[in-house]
Amino acid sequence: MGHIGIRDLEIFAHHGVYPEENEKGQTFFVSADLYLDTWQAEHTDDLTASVHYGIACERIKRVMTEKNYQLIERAAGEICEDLIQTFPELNKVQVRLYKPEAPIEIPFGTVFVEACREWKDVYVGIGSNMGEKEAYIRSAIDMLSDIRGVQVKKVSALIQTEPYGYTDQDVFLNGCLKLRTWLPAEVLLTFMQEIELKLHRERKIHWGPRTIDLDMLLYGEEIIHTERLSVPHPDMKNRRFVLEPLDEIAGWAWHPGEKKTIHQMYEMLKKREAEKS
Ligand code: A4P
Ligand code: MG
Repeated sequence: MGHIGIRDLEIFAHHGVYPEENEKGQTFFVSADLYLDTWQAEHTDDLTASVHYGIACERIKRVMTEKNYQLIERAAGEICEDLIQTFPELNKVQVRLYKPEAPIEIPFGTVFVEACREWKDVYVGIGSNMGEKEAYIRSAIDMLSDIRGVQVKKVSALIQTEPYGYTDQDVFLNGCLKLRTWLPAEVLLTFMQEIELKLHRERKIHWGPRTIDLDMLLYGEEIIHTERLSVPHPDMKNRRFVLEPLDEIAGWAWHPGEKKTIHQMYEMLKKREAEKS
């Protein structure tokens, strides 16, 4: 991976919590680190293979001056998101926003905030066993791809599966998606739950019938345990309806808890199933 650095871009803007800061304005400095694969540019000497740092600076200036934010955190986040959305070559963006004239009574050098956005590969299991199952699944995929910061990169074949867990219900249609996103895992989960609600998902029976179910299976190679989220999805190693479509689109993806590839996990599940029958 290569890296383009911009240091101390000087911009006069009007961000701040106090009204006089919004009226009078002050000088800010922005430093940005743009991470990308520079191999092509290094070997072709062609600007189109890289990111034009002049255009990146213009975009930073535009974000800093077209709106007034109260918080420099907000402005720094907006710069990151503008850059990572504008330049498809970027894998990661880090921005530091300095406010050396901040209203602080005690003598100081400067204050700054840092924001970061990074594309991650995320795998999502999708299922439906009520109504127009395929239509629900296709709508959910469209709604995911409409979210700023989410790209749907792959969609597995949809397979019909017998209900797992609570078995007194209709058969499921299941598949898996590969997403690329710079949203944090919990923010992505919130969007997924909003989509479930919009598609008339009701939470009545645990593991029960649903118009749509979106489960986060893998978020990069991270292990996450919070009140709302467990990733990798805790029960995926026992679920053929997850591993079969996931193996199709991501056989070499790494499960950081099992320390195995998805393909290895799927082979082991098939072996266990064969031993049982
Ligand atoms: N949550 C924690 N971790 C995650 C994660 N990685 N992804 C929390 C998504 N949500 C996660 O989920 C309950 C809570 O889990 C959420 O509030 C979220 O904060 P839910 O969707 O409200 O309830 P649920 O789906 O009934 O429960 P659960 O445990 O998510 O069930 P699963 O794992 O989704 O299984 N059989 C077949 N053949 N095909 C299926 O698709 N699906 C299920 C549901 C059962 N049997 C099935 C299938
Ligand atoms: Mg679920």
